[in-house]
Amino acid sequence: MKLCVLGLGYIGLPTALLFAQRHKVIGVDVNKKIVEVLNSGEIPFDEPGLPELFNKVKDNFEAKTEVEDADVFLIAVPTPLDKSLKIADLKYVRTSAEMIYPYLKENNLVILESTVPPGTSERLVLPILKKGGLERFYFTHCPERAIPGNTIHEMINNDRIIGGIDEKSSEQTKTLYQSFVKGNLYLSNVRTAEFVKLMENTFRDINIALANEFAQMANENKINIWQAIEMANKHPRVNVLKPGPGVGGHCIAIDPWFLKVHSSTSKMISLAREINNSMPNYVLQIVEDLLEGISNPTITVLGVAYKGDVDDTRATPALKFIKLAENEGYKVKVHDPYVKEFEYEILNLDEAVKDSDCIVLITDHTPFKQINPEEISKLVRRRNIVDTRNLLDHERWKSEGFEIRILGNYFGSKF
Ligand code: SAJ
Repeated sequence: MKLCVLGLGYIGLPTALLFAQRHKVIGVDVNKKIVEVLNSGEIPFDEPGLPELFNKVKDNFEAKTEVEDADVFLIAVPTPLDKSLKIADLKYVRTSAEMIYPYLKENNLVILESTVPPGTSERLVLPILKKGGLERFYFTHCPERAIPGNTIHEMINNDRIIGGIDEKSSEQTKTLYQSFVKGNLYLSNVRTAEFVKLMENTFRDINIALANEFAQMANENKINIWQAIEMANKHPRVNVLKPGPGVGGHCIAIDPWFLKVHSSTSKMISLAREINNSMPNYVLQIVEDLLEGISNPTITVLGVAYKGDVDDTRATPALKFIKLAENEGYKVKVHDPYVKEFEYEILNLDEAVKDSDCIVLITDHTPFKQINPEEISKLVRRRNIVDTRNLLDHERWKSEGFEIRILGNYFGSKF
């Protein structure tokens, strides 16, 4: 089989390379730089295992900027949120369908992997694909569930849902994905598949918002939320997620809006989004309590990636926190061992903490656990640290004279 994969990003490229193990794959991206980087044998972003996979399948893969004839066309382009209107920006999906239809032949299969509002395949994509007059082709929506930082493993092992416009479309797609998916492949219809994908991320966003509310209520009740969550999760059917400084990434912060856009009844979705989006403000309040009365305060932000051990800063809560802090007159310095490009200069650890009045750990990068508080205490102006991810060894930092704050902000001992 020959596949044409449109969109060579965090999802499209690993998917294209996994298919290239058994099929010929043309990767298509409108970004010439990505095409050049790939054709020079490099990978344009960090993802564990991707360089090794690329080297293994190089002979079956070629990157181009234009679509060409194929048996299967797979759309894995971004579907960002139009932030001002809170609706899906489907321009890349629309463009991809426009690029495909002139090449569509009888019995071709088109797969849409991009996350879209329910009904998008039938109302937007299929009519464009039929503009060439062809009616006899197969179409499915097959959403991905691969978490950045562990994408390849999850693409191979996670179960997937395949939503076809008809039985044959679903069956054909199932056969195709069986070339690398070891997880179960569940068949359904297009709109159910679109809806299920959004349910998954909405479920997560609402449960993160609940954890964040628990943290704020724990403070009011003088309870250490992290101990309380650990205890609550001993229940066989309870899984309280982790409070944090906010929800970032290109999915969880966005997908709930795709679900809500067609609903006049939903209330929890926007409330959860509001709670999660208010967490940077909550973190800043904790900092302000610590630094009250200090003139020209400087704070250090540890981590700007949207979550631990990735270099991705899309929709990162760190950016809102930094801008809020600057608006309150704080000088902000930033350190992140993974992120290479960011709106603010990324300093090395010593420069970032030098003369700082308060360190704020925003991202749960594993290397932050190894930071030595003894060395840090010699560089800072004041020994304050807000650990929003409950990542650090608090006793060790306390023994170096640091005032520690956590989300929920109440320490309290177990007994
Ligand atoms: N977060 C918390 N508390 C938690 C869990 C996460 O504050 O308990 C924060 C993280 O720090 C991060 C954000 O939420 O800022 C999102 O992180 P994530 O790990 O939940 O999500 P993503 O965006 O990396 O990946 C999600 C996954 N979806 C689910 O777990 C339901 C992944 O399986 C999806 O494939 C991916 O979205 C996607 O592409 O849709």
